[in-house]
Amino acid sequence: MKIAILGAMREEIEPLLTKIENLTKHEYASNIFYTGTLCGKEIAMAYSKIGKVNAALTATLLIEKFGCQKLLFSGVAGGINEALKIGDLIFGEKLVQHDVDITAFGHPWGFIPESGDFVESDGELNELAKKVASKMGVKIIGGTIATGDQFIASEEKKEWIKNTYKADALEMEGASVGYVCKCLNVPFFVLRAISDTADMDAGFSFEEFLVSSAKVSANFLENMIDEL
Ligand code: 4EZ
Repeated sequence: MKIAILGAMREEIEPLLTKIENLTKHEYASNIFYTGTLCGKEIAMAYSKIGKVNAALTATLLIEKFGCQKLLFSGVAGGINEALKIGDLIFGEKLVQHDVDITAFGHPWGFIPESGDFVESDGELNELAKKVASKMGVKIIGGTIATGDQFIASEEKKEWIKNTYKADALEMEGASVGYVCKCLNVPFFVLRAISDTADMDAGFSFEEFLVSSAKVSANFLENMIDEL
């Protein structure tokens, strides 16, 4: 079984990229895909570049072109839930596109006709995450992740996303990846370590903690892959 490992930015996959054995590079669709083995398992890996469209395209290719049968996302996020501090881990149990708006027609925020709103991740992978967390002695929470094509750096926008979607964290790829996986019947897992709290200091905090939080997420994912 081939496993897809996806991040949005180079920093998010770099810690795992250096650990791939029998590494092969594939250039396709204006991006680079890496194949090889990690923890003795066959994997295909890429960073999509930021945003929902890039992430959906890359997830689709990892599944349809590279034949991946499970998909694991690793990266950083802005924290909404007060319990989440910088470097803390969250996995998305439910993910939603917070910037979808056809409320003019009476539809709820985030809803797309014949497509829905929240997408649920794979229960078995989420259970494995809890098991691995207790084995490692680290804290992880399962929660709702809100995804949109905006870097959120305002208390007001963050509060709106919190109230509208009961979200615990926000980022720019998870829900689009989840939606692709749901449509293609591929179990998926979205892991994020907090880099900022999406408030007015978010830009600075993100720059300061991107690398360290990305490492926390990647290291946890490696421990999960070892158990797959
Ligand atoms: C998007 N990612 C941020 C990419 C920022 C700058 C060149 C995660 C993320 C995030 N997304 C961390 N904090 C965030 C925030 N406050 N709002 C949106 O997935 C690229």
